Amino acid sequence: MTKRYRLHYAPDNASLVIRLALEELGQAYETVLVNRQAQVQRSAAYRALNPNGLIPVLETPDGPMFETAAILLWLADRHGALAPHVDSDQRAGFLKWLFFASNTLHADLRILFHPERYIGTNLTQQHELRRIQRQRLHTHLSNIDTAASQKTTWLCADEPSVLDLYLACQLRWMALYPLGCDRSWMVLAQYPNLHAMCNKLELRASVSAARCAEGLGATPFTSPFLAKPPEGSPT
Ligand SMILES: N[C@@H](CCC(=O)N[C@@H](CS)C(=O)NCC(=O)O)C(=O)O
Repeated sequence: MTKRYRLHYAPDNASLVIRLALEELGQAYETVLVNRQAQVQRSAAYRALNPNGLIPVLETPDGPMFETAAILLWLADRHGALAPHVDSDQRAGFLKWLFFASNTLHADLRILFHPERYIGTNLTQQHELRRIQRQRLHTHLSNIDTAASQKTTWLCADEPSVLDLYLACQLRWMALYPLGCDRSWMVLAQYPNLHAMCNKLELRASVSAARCAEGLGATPFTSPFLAKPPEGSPT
């Protein structure tokens, strides 16, 4: 590895969150495209990095890391930015919502995207599960938006946190996927603090870099279009 970090990514996948964090931190990194159409994430070589066969993996001087939130927290702590310091009185609030974003919001999003993995092939049951997931996601976003009204340093503040980056990407994915399904429920303006956060993020150099690298279009969070990446494909 010639750079300190190597990001295994696919365009517009969860690796996008890590790219944004690396860009915000000004860290040099190499990228390795994971060919999703060839299902490279399930190969033995990739599973040696992440036995769960999921993107992203970030190779670090301390070894390969997987799980988006774990990588985000590790990067923020290692570089002393994008999150409240471990001694800060802001840390408790930040951690609870970061874990919520990972183990509930993102997990519920995965069920919306892949209901067959959770309930099998019956289309009526998949439809019902998706309906429930949309309701759950709306409740989660409303609660996060309310939390953001409390004006912390780490949620929708003037300077972004790793949590903001993670939430903005998840908002993007909810607006775009799954293809061919009802996505009219996802109206960003229903969550005014999150909406304002997305507007602010779109002005940042980190987002411009990610837009170019992954073909995300001009307004990747407030009015997203399907990615047209220079290489690779999102699914
Ligand atoms: N819990 C994982 C979820 C990552 C995830 O959902 N990755 C997706 C891409 S966005 C993936 O690798 N999908 C490939 C597959 O399911 O085979 C994390 O936070 O990193």
